[in-house]
Amino acid sequence: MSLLPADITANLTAGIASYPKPDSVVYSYGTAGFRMAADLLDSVMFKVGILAAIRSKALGGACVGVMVTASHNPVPDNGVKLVEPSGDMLVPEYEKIAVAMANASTVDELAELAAAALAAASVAPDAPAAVRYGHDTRPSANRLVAALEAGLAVLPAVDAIPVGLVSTPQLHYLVKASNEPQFGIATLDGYNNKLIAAYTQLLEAGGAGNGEFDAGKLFVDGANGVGAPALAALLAAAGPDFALHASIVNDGSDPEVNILNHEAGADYVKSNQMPPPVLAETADRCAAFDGDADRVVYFFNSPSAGFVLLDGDKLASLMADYISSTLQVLVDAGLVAADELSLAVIQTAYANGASTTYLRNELGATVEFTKTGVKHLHHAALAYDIGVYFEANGHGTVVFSPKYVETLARVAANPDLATAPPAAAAATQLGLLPAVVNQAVGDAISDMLFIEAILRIRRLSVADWAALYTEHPNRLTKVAVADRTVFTTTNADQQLVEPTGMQDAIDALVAPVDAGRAFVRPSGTEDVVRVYAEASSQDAADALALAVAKLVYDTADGVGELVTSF
Ligand code: G16
Repeated sequence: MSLLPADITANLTAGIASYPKPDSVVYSYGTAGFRMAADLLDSVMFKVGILAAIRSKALGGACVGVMVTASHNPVPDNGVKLVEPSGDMLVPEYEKIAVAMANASTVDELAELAAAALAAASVAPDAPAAVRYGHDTRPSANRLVAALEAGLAVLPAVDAIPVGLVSTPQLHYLVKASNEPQFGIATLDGYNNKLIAAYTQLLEAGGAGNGEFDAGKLFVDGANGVGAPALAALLAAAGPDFALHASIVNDGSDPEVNILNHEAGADYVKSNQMPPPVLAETADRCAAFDGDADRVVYFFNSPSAGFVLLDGDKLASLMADYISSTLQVLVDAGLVAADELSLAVIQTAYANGASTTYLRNELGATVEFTKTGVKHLHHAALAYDIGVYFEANGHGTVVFSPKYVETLARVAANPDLATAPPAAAAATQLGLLPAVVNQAVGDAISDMLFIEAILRIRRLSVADWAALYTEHPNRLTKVAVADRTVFTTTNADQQLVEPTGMQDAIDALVAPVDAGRAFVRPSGTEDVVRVYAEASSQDAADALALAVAKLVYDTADGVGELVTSF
């Protein structure tokens, strides 16, 4: 007996019939939502449509977002990320409801869960709701969006707004802007114009607006995903005088050849520590996005050092360095107290130890660690006035507190600035940062523009940037096992709790290795266990990673081929 009105129950009945849950699958909410083979996701999308509507109703009709994407995963996969009205990821209490709904097989189960969620929020089924939804370039997108739309149509009074092909950060931006008009205009033009204007003004304030500094050529690897058309549209909107000339490769223009995330993009570059084949020869500065353009890493091929990667740790370090030294100008001028604005960098266990040492010892920054997943880093960063957060894989952004904005507004209004040009320039630059950086979520385009601006303002080459610190040699690899859910971790993913005894075995492998560090955690986006190792030489890091991978493979029923060399 359904607890919902008959018309809604009829919609649920039709939806369950069209989008039945496959019997054999148990759905779980991973690092960034539901993600798996696209063929298994139709029923999940239908239910996510219902859930997104409930979440919006529970929040008084504030707009929420749904992004159909599997980001860095291969083409046959797909997934879904849910966005809160503030642009954040879905709150944990709704992750639990999402999992329960995804695993419901019958109309009664689903109706009960929907009714309970509405009751918990004290909201009627016909309360108003608004949901913006978009998708990346995957061939399964249209089918899964249709299932999502069926779910969005289950409850009455849902304003379902399709935004089509967008990057994940664009969807986050559109959602946040539609709830907070002061954040920006909630259109893709609004997104482009905001970034173009903020970047241009930042260059001018930083004394780099006249194109005097030749930043050299920039290639952008679009991972054959949505980031390529998104960046092309921004550059077209900016016009020929824009102080950024980028050549986009791996742009997905020929789907037969340009396969999403295949030998392309940030995950390929970071995981394999090599350039995509199409950029193997260039000595120019290169940036690589992932499939939904919410991560970016840089790299270049040095004539002397070979392939040089500038990953999320290097992005965080350059951003933190630039912000803290610009802020110091205001402190030195007596316009901001030394301890007035707190700054921290949030990292995960994948952060290279050399970056943490640099941030703590050279910059004097507070460094905090969280579990993997931008949702964890984002929330930790919000505790500071300036929260720089990056995963080594290139996911991240900077968030600024209301106090930061008020402080910069106060400084900007100070008449003494008129006679202190360096302080005036510093204040203008810092005041622009909340617009340059997409504070809703990590955004490959916005992060790239910020980095490009810093390089120009500081007159830095990519090699200068790389020299901020020297990474400890490291290796990231993955192992497929029969059941990755038997792996549980603690201490921000740095230690295994289960399988029992495996952490002791890892410790024994690490102990004899000079400057050795290694950890193991189950991926929340792929059916693998990830292995990370660091040591004082690349050979030692590789050997440690192989030994830990073998341990995982042997003791946890490895599947397929075990990696035996890099
Ligand atoms: C998602 C998350 C990231 C995480 C990555 C890999 O990124 O948003 O925070 O680092 O998955 O996670 P895992 O190691 O659990 O597979 P994306 O770009 O794939 O959406």
